[in-house]
Amino acid sequence: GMNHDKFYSLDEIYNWVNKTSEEYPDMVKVILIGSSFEKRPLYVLKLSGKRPAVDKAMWMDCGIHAREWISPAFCLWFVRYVLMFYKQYVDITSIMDKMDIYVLPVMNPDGYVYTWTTNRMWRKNRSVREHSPCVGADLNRNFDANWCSEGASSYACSEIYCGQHPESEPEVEAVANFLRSHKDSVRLYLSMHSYSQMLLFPYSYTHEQARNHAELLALVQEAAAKIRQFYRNQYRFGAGAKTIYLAPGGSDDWAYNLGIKYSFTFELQDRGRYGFLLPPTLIPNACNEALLAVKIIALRVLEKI
Ligand code: 0X9
Ligand code: ZN
Repeated sequence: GMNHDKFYSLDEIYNWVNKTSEEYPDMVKVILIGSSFEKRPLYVLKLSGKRPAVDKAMWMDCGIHAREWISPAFCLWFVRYVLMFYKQYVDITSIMDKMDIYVLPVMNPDGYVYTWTTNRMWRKNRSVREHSPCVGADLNRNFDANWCSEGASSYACSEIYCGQHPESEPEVEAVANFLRSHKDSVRLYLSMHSYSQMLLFPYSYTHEQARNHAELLALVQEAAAKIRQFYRNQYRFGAGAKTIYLAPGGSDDWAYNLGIKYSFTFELQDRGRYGFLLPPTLIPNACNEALLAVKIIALRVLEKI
């Protein structure tokens, strides 16, 4: 079986994707949605329950930022949970009986590899441009949502470099194209990051409130309360701009404006003790509490749509 008390290299993750689709051929399809700047494949797992086709889905991406290793670990944890406990636990069964789940385990594979080989604290992707000494754009500043305004940088050497234009980065273009072509079915968008323990929703590019702000707030409030109740751990929650900082060009705001009215960014463990260098022994706890939040939000969204 799979050892979840360690972080997986990109090769191990790709092997796991393969093995998982072979082990569960009736529930898992692997979709190649594009490739990274350095031409690594971007694989999405499509998880479907054993029932007639449905017209609803949720999306989850992990690993937008290279150094946030708990994020891809969560995507793997989540997929494994879905596949192991479908038809066993009512929560995941009722989710999977009503919607498909798309999971992109590593949106920034080039950056992820770079954090394993060269610089553990790398954040951006690994794109290079002519006449620029600096490598990489921040994929979470490259979406077409008030692109490159306050909270992003047009300076290529910045950690929050927005890229040359919206969707200039192939990883962002691939995700945006996929979501555009599935926007009628995808009702819930989730993007997993770390660290700081927050449950965020639009907007991050403006201090204005989203149209269904109250509804989104109620969802993350309930999810945070559940985490506190069951894991004695504290998550802050709210609109991104007010809760963390103003940051344009993010995937959550873009997905929201595309029409996915339930759009969230999770910041997983911890709150700074280890930061990005979360010890592997904390993977199960970090993933279990996030899983609880994902399940409650998905179930509540299903009641609404
Ligand atoms: O700044 C970010 O991209 C995210 N925080 S992180 O420390 N993981 O880099 C927060 C993203 C919140 N959403 C948007 N800015 N749209
Ligand atoms: Zn991040």
